Amino acid sequence: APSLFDERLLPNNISIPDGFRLRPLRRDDFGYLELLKQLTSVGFINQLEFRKRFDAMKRAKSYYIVVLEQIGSSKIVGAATLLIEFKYIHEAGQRGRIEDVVVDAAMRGKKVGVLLNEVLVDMAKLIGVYKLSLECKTELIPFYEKFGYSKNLHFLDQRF
Ligand code: 16G
Repeated sequence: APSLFDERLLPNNISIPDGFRLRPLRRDDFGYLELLKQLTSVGFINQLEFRKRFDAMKRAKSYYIVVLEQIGSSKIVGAATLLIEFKYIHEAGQRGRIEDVVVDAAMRGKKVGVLLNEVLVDMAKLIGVYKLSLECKTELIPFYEKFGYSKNLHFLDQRF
């Protein structure tokens, strides 16, 4: 099945625990949705819709969804997204956003979140973003600060 992005973009200087593989999301990774349900509401998405959304993300060339696969079970136990936003400011610069960081409940406390964040920060630097940002719960601020972020602007949203 096709990958969302070229896997050669993944950094090779970050060590992955034995029995696990880091790779881009693939078009047949329907099980990714089960993991996302541990982050927030996913609702009902069938396989056709999953593939359509995958194709749209791939065409956009701005979505880097990285997954950690448990090799024996082929299960996705962690995932995180780097999204690249095109700007005119900063000399037609690029802004990076970290989204949908999720680690399977059975895999928490094993530094999977650390691994995913290190990988995406490296990729963002390689791609050449002028800034990288994310939104998180208050209690996760100290966790994210370890990767170089500082609490700066306020984040506002409205829901529909
Ligand atoms: C968190 C996520 C964000 C995700 C949102 C979903 C990180 C760093 N942040 O803020 O990416 O989209 O949760 O929650 O993973 P929502 O369903 O309330 O929007």
